[in-house]
Amino acid sequence: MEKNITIMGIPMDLGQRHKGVDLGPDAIRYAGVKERLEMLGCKVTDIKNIPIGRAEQLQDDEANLRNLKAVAKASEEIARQADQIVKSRSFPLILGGDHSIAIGSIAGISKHYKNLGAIWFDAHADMNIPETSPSGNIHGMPLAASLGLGHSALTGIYGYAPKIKPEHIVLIGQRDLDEGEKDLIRKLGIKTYTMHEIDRFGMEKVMCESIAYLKDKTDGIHLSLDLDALDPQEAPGVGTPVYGGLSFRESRFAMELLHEADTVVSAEFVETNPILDHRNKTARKAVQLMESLFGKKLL
Ligand code: HAR
Ligand code: MN
Ligand code: MN
Ligand code: MN
Repeated sequence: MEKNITIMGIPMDLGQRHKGVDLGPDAIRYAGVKERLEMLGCKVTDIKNIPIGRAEQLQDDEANLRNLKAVAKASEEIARQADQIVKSRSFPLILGGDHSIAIGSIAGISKHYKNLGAIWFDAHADMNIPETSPSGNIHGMPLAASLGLGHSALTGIYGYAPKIKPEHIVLIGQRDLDEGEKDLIRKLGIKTYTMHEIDRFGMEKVMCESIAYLKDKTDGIHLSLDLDALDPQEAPGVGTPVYGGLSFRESRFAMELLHEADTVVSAEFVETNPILDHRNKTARKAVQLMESLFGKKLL
């Protein structure tokens, strides 16, 4: 397969409180992302890291939204860059940074699709709004913001809302949902495969159902993969680890099935934090997942 891929790094750490997640894009580069995807025959351009502003002290925390202004400003720039990559007919491969970057990436990408789908691998649902968030951390809110829920400074990024419809989303791997998120998932009827369903039915059935669910009603799927979807024994380099997660093999199998389905049009791999990691193993796993997404065969 010959695919044009554009790597964009986003050294964002304003959506949460742990230092080091801003080093995620470089950790993934050191794990050899460009070289490995080139070995698969992909044409890979790395546009390097886009600058993320600093949090403005004091006046920047608004109503349970830590660093709101700085995150909103960065999101506009992320959207603009993601938009450009899609325009250039290249596949946006976005490296985080904390998960708040999805607000901007989805804003830039969804402009190009009538019905963008999203598959969200995550221990969490990232469906909080300021009223339900236990932390005020914006990395727990990007999916809600993309649905048009929450503060207008986040929902209105790139001049339109909502970016995505509830029936075009599939959540996979959840095991730490806040009460407000559970209510919202039920209210909106969002298709969700928590770890319980993965254990019960297996990843093959989960992925086949997810792909079938989105296939006809969407015109492209955005993959948003939070490395904390994996079990922390396999991917310890994340800020909010939750035990009982996906095995590496399970996650990789999911990527292999997504490759076969050939419907993913953009992807982000987020929350890799090399400061919390052991020997860069989380970034290396992220790269192996990307290899499978782009068609690496085991034989
Ligand atoms: N649900 C919690 C909150 O909103 C924790 C969010 C954890 N963060 C992430 N995102 N890594 O998936 O604060
Ligand atoms: Mn997340
Ligand atoms: Mn998470
Ligand atoms: Mn919790």
